[in-house]
Amino acid sequence: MKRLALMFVVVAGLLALWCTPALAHNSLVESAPAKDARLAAPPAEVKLRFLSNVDKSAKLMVIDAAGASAIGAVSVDGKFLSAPFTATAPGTYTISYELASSDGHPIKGSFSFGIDAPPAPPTPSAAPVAQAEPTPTGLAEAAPPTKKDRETPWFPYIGGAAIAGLAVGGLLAFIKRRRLSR
Ligand SMILES: [Cu+2]
Repeated sequence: MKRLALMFVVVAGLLALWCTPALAHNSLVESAPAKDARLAAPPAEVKLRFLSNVDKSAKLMVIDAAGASAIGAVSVDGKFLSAPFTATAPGTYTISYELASSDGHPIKGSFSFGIDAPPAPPTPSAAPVAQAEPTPTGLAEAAPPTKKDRETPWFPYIGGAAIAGLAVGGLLAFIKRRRLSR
């Protein structure tokens, strides 16, 4: 009985650890250029910052409207995934990323930004972007989580329910044992 109780505790503990910050489910925090940004000139690089360290196998793709790559060699540095931006033409560019989390759930997403044709006259829609408050790292707000990102966090609920169930079960077993020993 005691061994069974110990097993309950171990299983509950493992479930609690699953997909919690201890085993990070990685996600995109911020990017430069930001999602839907309108730039007056090509950026020097594309840089994404993630919640936790990026695996060396992470993939980063930046393509123009025709599907041609617009970046040089991709580099991984801690929580950053970046590459020099090599294109110069105005237009819409799409950034895609794919990487593994340390909790085993792959994450991926994509978003676009645009480079305006020079000379770019200030437009009403460009003004709020220019006024955006700079974040500590100098990068702009992250793109909202992708559909996949929002779908994944059901593990903590399963874990929580399992712990609650095991706790009740353990308590009942304890009470039953006490009654029997009386
Ligand atoms: Cu996860």
